[in-house]
Formats: sequence, C-alpha cells, structure tokens
Amino acid sequence: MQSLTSNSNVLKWIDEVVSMTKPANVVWIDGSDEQLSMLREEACSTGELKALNQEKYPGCYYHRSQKDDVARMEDKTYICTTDRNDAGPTNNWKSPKEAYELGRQIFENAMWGRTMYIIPYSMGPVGSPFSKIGFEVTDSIYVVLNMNIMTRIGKKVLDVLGDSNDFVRGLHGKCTLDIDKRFIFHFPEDNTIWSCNSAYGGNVLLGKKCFALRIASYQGWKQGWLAEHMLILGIENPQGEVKYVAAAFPSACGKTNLAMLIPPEIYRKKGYRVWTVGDDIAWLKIKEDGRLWAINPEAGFFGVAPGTNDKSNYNAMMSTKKDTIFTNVAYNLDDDTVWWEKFDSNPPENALDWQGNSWNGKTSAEKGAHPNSRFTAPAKNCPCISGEWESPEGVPISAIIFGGRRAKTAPLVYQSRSWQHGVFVGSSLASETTAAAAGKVGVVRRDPMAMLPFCGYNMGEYFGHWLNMGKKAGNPPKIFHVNWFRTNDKGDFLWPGYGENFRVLEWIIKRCENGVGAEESLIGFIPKAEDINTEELDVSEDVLRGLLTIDVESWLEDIDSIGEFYNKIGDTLPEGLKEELSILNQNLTDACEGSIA
Ligand code: SAT
Ligand code: MN
Repeated sequence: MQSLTSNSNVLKWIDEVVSMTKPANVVWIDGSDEQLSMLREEACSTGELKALNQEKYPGCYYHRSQKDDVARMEDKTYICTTDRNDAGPTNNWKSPKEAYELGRQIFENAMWGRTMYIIPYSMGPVGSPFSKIGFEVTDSIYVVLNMNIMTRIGKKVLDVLGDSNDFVRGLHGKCTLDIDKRFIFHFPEDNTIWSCNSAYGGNVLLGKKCFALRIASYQGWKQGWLAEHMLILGIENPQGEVKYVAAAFPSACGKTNLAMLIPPEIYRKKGYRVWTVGDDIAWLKIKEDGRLWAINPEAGFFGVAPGTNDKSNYNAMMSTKKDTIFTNVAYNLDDDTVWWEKFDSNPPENALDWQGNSWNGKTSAEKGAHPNSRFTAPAKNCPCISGEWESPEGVPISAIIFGGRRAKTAPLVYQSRSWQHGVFVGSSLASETTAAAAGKVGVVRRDPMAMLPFCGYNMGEYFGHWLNMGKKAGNPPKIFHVNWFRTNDKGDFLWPGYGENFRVLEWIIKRCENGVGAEESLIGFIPKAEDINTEELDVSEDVLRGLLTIDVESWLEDIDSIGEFYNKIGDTLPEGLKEELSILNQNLTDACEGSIA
C-alpha cells in the first residue's frame, strides 16, 4: 500500500521495521471512518472483537485478552539508557545494545503472514504547541481501535509532522504472547519504544504510559517541562470563574472519581460545577505569565470497570454508553451487553465471564469481570468534559494536589509552606495497601508523585527537575496534600469522600486566592475546622477536628520510611529535599519533647 507521507525519516524507519518483522501486508491508518469501520468488521469476523447490542451500546465492542495478559507488567518494563545512572535506582535497566539485540531476536519475522498497521498519532490536540507526535506500528487491530479512542490519529497528524524527525518510534508486536518473552523497552535517548508478546492495555497502547509518561518525562527533563501522572479538573464558581487543579494519586485512591466529581447538591444549587480536563496524564509548561499551564495529552479514558457505577461515578458510566471498547468484563448473553462487579445489584444469570466461561452472576462465587478489566471511552462522551479540554493553549493550574491512602498519618488536607516543601511532600507520597480484612495495618508503599512506575529517568534527577521548575516559574501553583481515607480506631472511614471531597477543593481554591486563613502546623498549613464547610454534611465538629490532627508518632515512623526511600535514591537526591526532611524531623522531635516536658 502507498505510504501516507513522504517524510524520509519516517519512511526509513518503517523500512527497517518491515524488513525485520516481515509482515504480509502494510496498512497506513488514515483515521477515516471508512477505514475504521472496515477494521471493526474484520476484527469481528475473526473473533478479536464482538459487537455489543447496538441499540443499547451504539458503536461499542467487546474484547477479551489472554489470561496471563491482563495488566501492565512492571517487571517486564525497562528504561534503556547508555548510562545506567540515567535510569536510576527505581527503574529496571538494560543497555540499549542488549535490549535492541534481544528485541531483534524476538521481532525477527514476527509479523510473518500478518498485517502491519502504521498509526500516526498526536498526544495533545493536533498542532498545539504542547503536542508531540508518535507512530505506533502494530499487528493488532485492537490496538488500532483503542489508539483511535485514546489519541488523535491519522492523516491530519502527518500534515502537522511534515518533514520533521521529531516523533516517537513505537513498535508493538503480539508475537506469540509468550509471557517469558514479554518486554516493554523504552529508549528515551532515541525516542523509541519496543513492546512485544503482550496485547493488553498499558503494555501496548504506546501513547499512554510509555510515551506520555516515560518518554515524555525524559523529554521534559531535557527540554524544561513536566509530564505527570495527574488528572486535571476545573472548578467553576457561581460567578462563572473557573480555576484549574492538577492532582496525582497512587492507584486505588479514587483518581478517576475525583476527575469527574459531582459537587454536593448545596453547591450545585449555588452554581458550582466541576469540569473534567483529563483523568490520568498532564503535560505542564511554564508560560510568560510565570504560571504552569497544562494539557491532557489523551483523547479518551482507559478506566477500571469494576466498582464504576451510576453512584460512584455517573460521568464515567455515561462516557461508556457509545463508541467504547470493553476489555475483560462479563458478557451478558441475553441481551449482548456488559456487566462487572458493582455495576448494579442485578448480575446477569446467563453470561460469560472475562475468560469466556459460562457464568451465572447470581450463583457463581467467581468474579465475572477481571479486577483490572477496562473501558476505553472517548473523553468527549463525558457529560462534564470541560469546554477547554482541547484548548491548544492548555489551562492555567492554580493548585497541585498530591494524595494517598493513609489510615492515620496524613490529615484530610494540608498545604505546603513553599514550592520546595511541596516537592518534598510529592516526593514522599505514599499509600497503604488495604489489608483490612486480616486486621493488619496496611503496608506503606512510597510512590513519589504517583510516578514510581512511570518516571523515564533517574528519580533523584526528577526531583531536582521539579525544584528547578518552581524556581523558573515566577508564579507556580500552590501545592497541597489530601487524604480521604483517614480512619478511627475501629477502622471506619471518618470522611465520606466522593462528591463531598468538593468541600476540600473549595478550601484549596480559597487558599490559592488568599481568601481564607490557616494554622501553621508541624507539617504545613492546615485548615481551621470552621473553614471546611460542613453544611448539610453528617460530619461533627469533633470528627472534623480529628481529621485535621497530626499524629506525631505515626509521622515519626513515616520519617524513617522516607529516609530509607531517600537512601535508595542515593547521590542524585537534591539537597533541598534533605533539608525539608530534616526540618520535618526537627519539628516533630521538638513537639514530642515538648509534650514529654
Ligand atoms: O494499563 S494502563 O497502564 O494503561 C493503566 C494503568 O495500569 O494505570
Ligand atoms: Mn494511571
């Protein structure tokens, strides 16, 4: 087939890939409806996809992946830099030479008898000064159709690229799906990603974690911007003014729910609204006004299905009602629809589970959907999508919010004293595993900026880059930490969460506008209890005060754990963060001694 571009850099690279993988056919993806419809038909004819009930789910399809290929695989994910130190102590590393050699052995003839699809795509609105172009070469129609939802694809991207050599070279092959030969190699020094022997999610949708986080974070380090694992949302007040925040959370902390939050009724009546700009990734740049501006580089949501329902996330549910691909959920044979755990209280009786086995949701002890089953839904379907979500200029960020799941340590919300202190707060971000069933206290996992599996370079350098960004921006966002998961001694949550989290966002925005005071505490600024609005909320003043207290003992334990983590980072850990750790240590020790005396 004729190529869609005359860009010699692209054509040379495609030639190399074709002669290595030897596909039977090569198809350039132009992004037209016609071509995409043909691909959907073909995928349905081979069983790769199944069309759902087109009356209830127009444009929606169902897919199942191999049993051992259902999630990102961190132990198979490598950062391949010439100097091992550039990957740093938190990434798996191979030398580019070794990884390319291993990759070549696997990719040699790997597309024999298959069709190779070449997908040109843009991360970010096509032509925006924030945006970056990539190609994904793949032998999977599932990947083409998912990339069409998650990114902007096709001819229009090539028009913007012109003759430029500035694009990410992504190669994906299903190969034999052999888990022992599964690798996701990143070569940040030459803008290249190779992924083999997987056909699922973050391993193969190379625009997402591979490019938009790992490669992009490396590019941002070299070029002076940030690629972050953050949602972006806008908060509109009754005067119609919108302030934007970006927020990072480790997994299982309700990030997608926060991105699409519906404010409590008393706020909605007054005219407050929340608008979603993005649910997973933010690219941030400093502009002339000294502020950080952000775009969502993606065009869709790759969301976890189980637990999503009309109550927990109405907006996400609505986003999946058309033009969506469902992967590894349960399939209702009676009406060709989908189901997953907590979808509703009426599981289908005549269904197939995520492995294709016959499944009765009313009687079976097994789960119908895999816990990491997903929907791939166009962002434009979301009822609360922001009018600015595709703005080529991005949106100005007033606050950065870090959050984790902490039973005792972190208060409901606190504000850092400075940018440097805020970077410390992000660098020491942690979440507790939910081991509640066994009655154990959760295990603390440090997940700096929620980027542990996604930072494409040395973590210490990354912290240094964050510190520099604050110095360069004259007017950087204020940095906050939230914790929706504080519990009492019985292990019950003290804060209702979900939509009520809007009350905390309100305090954060007021702080950004100097519209409310705060108490200076050992760890930063905390709200005065009376400044969190509890109107029509079933949280007593006592409970609220409890949510805002600092448990010195658990903080001292946390200091040890941060110290251990920092030791692991080693030489590249910036002085500024050591300084913040010792200030915190001093504050807590003084408080301890004060209380003993
Ligand atoms: O599978 S993805 O990496 O795209 C999503 C996730 O694991 O967070
Ligand atoms: Mn994510």
